Amino acid sequence: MSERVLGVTPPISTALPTENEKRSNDALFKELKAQGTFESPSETQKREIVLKSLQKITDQFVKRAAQQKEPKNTMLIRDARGRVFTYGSYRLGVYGPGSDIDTLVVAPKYVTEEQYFDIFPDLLKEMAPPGAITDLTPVRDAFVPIIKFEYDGISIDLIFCSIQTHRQLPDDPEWNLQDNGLLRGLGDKEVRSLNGTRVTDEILNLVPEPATFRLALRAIKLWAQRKAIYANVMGYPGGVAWAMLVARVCQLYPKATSALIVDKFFNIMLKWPWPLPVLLKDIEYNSSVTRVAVWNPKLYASDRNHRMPIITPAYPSMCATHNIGKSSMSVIQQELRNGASLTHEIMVGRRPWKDLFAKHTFFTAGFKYYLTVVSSSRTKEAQNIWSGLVESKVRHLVTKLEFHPSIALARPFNKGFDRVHLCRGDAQVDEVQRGSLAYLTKEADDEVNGAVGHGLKSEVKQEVKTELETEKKRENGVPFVKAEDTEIPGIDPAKIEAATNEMIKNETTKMEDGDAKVKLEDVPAKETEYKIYTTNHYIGIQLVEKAKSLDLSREVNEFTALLESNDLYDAHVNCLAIQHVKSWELPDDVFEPGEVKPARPIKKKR
Ligand code: 3AT
Ligand code: MN
Ligand code: MN
Repeated sequence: MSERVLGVTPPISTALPTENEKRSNDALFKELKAQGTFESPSETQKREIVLKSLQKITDQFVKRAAQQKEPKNTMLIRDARGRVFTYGSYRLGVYGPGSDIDTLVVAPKYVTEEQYFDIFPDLLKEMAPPGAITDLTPVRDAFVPIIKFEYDGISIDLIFCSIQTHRQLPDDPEWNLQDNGLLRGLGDKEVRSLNGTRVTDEILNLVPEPATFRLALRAIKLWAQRKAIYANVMGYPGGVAWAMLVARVCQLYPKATSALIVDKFFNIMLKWPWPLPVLLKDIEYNSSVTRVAVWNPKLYASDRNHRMPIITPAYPSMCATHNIGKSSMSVIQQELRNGASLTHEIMVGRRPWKDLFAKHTFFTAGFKYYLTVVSSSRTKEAQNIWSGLVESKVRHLVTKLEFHPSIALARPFNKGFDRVHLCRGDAQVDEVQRGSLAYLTKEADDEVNGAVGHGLKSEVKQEVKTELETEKKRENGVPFVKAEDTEIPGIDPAKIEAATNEMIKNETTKMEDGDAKVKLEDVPAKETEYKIYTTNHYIGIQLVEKAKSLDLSREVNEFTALLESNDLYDAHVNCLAIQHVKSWELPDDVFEPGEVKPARPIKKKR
């Protein structure tokens, strides 16, 4: 039997599984079930029904668009159809009970994005069962324009692309988006929309045994989440990057069980000679269907700065991990080391798989000092946008901290904590904006979800993030010319210093003016109640051994200046503060039941 060889090198081993490995694999499957990573068959069936319905609605949408375009062309209208594709965890087959369905609507060339936003939302409400569609939120101006909604309680992310090479889409269920030619005539935005599906499809095509890959990826995703090293925006690998790493290991051990893949994953990734990129196939440089830049460290200085490059397989290939910095890389390496020694013991039956999925100790035993970035706003909607912007920049603060001579490691936690506060009067508002938790309100609990990352609200937030991600990517994507030209373009410290001083001066005068007004004009008889929405991001700080003092004012000022100079910042609504927190001062809600807050050390008497 001839075997398809997948990957840029031959496999390491094509050995069949041993009895022990099979037993270990059964145990892994049982543990992943016990951990609740699978949903019930009836829930999965519901997803399929929803997708069928979306396909019907999509066909109808394209017909209406055709009618608008050429009302008399009965042939065009008769054969008009669209196609629904999926990407993300649903397409990969690693979704859990709370996962959304990431969905792409593909339409023929004459259908416009404007029609998508004008027609699709109404059609959804018209054609879906009454009451099935809730929380409908079209986001037109996002980096990737998107319509978000819940269909029968399932979150749907719906994006759109019309294909310039087709006046009619083929009526062939096997038709897919693999052909590079489909990108012809598309701009950056459309290429990004198509590539979600093209990348996931390619990953699945490039693994020898999809079912083995899926189970192993479920294990790695759960492990990475439990260790708080899963989040693209915070400088860790995201879902697509973890998927590509697991896929690469599957290529190297084409006959292995998922359990052995997990074991090999830790060993191989621990020893990987970064910055050698992880590739699932050779990068295509010759295609000329788009002008979108392909990852190329020989050509682009910015691409040479990637510490752990993991490259997407579909043309135009990109680095999925350009966000990983010095500290997050060392945290990932440490977790890989721990994982490698654990799986070694698990594979020989000395320990259970459960131990691999133990929760991180970021707050319980991770650090003595933390910095917290507090973003706040006066309304929930404003806070969604503002905290999304702040979150997308936290890793820039982390980079600055990494340069500080007294700091050995700056580790950002992978999620933010959302809170609502009820304040009486401006003094309390001020305290909360600076990080006080004295006026927390339970009443508004359903308005926030603790750690960011669930619900429609944070999804909309993500769109803002995404936008900023590529802004950054674009400014980095300057082709390099000479060897001495390799400096990262961008921040001139002197300019930032000047800008900060200017800002502080302005802020101070503004504040003085404002205060004076309030005092003179309308001192309220009873102090007004304000709701303040905050999001905290925590950064664990490890000092170097002989650290003397820790003056972070420069780093903090630069970071604040960076954010407050953004167009989205509104001084009347938004606020940003950065606070030191000792481990024993951490708020209760960062701990789960059963976790113990670190105790305050007893002062030694001299
Ligand atoms: P879930 O099971 O849904 O939690 P997932 O991997 O499907 O896991 P998402 O639905 O958040 O995760 O994302 C699906 C894909 O959408 C992954 C990526 O190609 C794209 N994507 C999502 N968020 C971002 C982002 N902030 N920046 C760039 N791409 C993103
Ligand atoms: Mn998803
Ligand atoms: Mn999604």
